Amino acid sequence: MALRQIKHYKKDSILRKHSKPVEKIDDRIHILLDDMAETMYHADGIGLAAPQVGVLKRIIVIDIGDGLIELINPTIIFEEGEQFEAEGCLSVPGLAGRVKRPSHVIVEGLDRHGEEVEIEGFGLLARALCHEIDHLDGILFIDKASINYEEE
Ligand code: GNR
Ligand code: NI
Repeated sequence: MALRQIKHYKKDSILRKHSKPVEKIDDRIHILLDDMAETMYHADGIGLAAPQVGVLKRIIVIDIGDGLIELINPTIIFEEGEQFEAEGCLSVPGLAGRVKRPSHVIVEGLDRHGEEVEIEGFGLLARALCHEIDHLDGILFIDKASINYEEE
């Protein structure tokens, strides 16, 4: 496993690009998943999307404290409710802002074996899923936050 460098939104326009679906889950994808998890834990994040480490593939990892979730080609297939809570981003260090998100989502995707999985998230997990999937379309929380303020 290896740490990968997290891109900064002002220094790297890759964060504004659309990521491509993964067509074949091979060893390189497994290495990328391992590296993304290691990089996320090392940075104390609760999620990470592949474009944040410079790879334009539709892959996300999340751990809100309940264990690692790995998702390839994730799509939101159900959402309901509303929440308006603070978010930060490892690619936008020093800023936080409140973002409106659904309070409940169901996301469909593939696990590392290519099996279809559904992840249901409420609260923070719903927020993290939406935040990471936005990264795959070049969207940052600061685009949606009504007020951005500096973290202490
Ligand atoms: O570490 C992170 N915290 C966080 C808090 C609230 C909502 C979303 C997040 S994701 C963020 C890590 C990150 O930048 N992922 O892309
Ligand atoms: Ni982020």
